Amino acid sequence: MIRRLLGSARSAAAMAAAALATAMLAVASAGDVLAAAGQPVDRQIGMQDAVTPVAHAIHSFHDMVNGIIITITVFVLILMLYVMVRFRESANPTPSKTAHNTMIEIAWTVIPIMILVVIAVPSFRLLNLQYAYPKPDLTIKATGYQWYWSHEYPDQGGFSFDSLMLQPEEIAELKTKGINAPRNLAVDNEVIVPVNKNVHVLVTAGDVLHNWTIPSFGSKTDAVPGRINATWFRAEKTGVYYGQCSELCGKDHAFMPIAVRVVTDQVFADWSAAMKAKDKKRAKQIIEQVAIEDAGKQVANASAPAAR
Ligand SMILES: [Cu+2]
Repeated sequence: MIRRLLGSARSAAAMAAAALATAMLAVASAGDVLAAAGQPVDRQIGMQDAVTPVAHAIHSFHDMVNGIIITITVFVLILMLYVMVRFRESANPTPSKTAHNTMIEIAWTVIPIMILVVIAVPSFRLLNLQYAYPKPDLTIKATGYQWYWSHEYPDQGGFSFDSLMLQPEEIAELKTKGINAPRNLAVDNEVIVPVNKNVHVLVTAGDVLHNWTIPSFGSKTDAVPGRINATWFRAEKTGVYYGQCSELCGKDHAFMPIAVRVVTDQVFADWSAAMKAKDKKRAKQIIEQVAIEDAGKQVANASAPAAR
């Protein structure tokens, strides 16, 4: 009887392990399919893909701290279960009167200090990287307004443009051209930057507080009227990366997204030349062409089997 019970418990455990493995595989393959996503995706559980040195550092710091948190939680859980069973009243009728144990008290003071030091070192290193501001190849000034962003390129002749969220009919129109434009994230005029170049973003606001954010870049900076904050990124992959205003700024706070398209040096040179010449039509054509190519690549990635 006991043997049969043990047997069924063992097979239940094996089934649970198999189910867990399947779930983990499904998550891993979804991650493969959605690689290069600069936007949230259905059933996403992790963070958006990291494409800058700062974002990579944020992800590895997050993973490390998460590991420490899980280890401590499991350790405390096991300790509590052990104490509850081992020292229950029926098994331990005369309780111990011990009030002090020097060794244990030193251990539970010193070990947490050491854990905090282990967390502090990479934490300060990451903070330093975020504020390192390596020599810029390009500077952009982003100004938040109720409720859109304006972007200026001071070292490219000073041209500027507003970025407004696309409406459903504009998204539908782009779709007919073969361009992917996610709802509530796509904008009419994307910020264009070259790949593998240091970009400084000077961030300010014209009315109330806003916040310029691109999760895939690890960039998040408050936009404060009358003051200039800064962030920097060096995007390692071409593609389009989305973010949203991240400081409550009024009724359309949810509808002032930021879209940054990372392109090759050649495309950036062509685009900025067209913008400098005030030829907005040509500039738009150049970017639409890139967007169509990017959409094609995404489709190819999504339909390809997750083989490595
Ligand atoms: Cu805002």
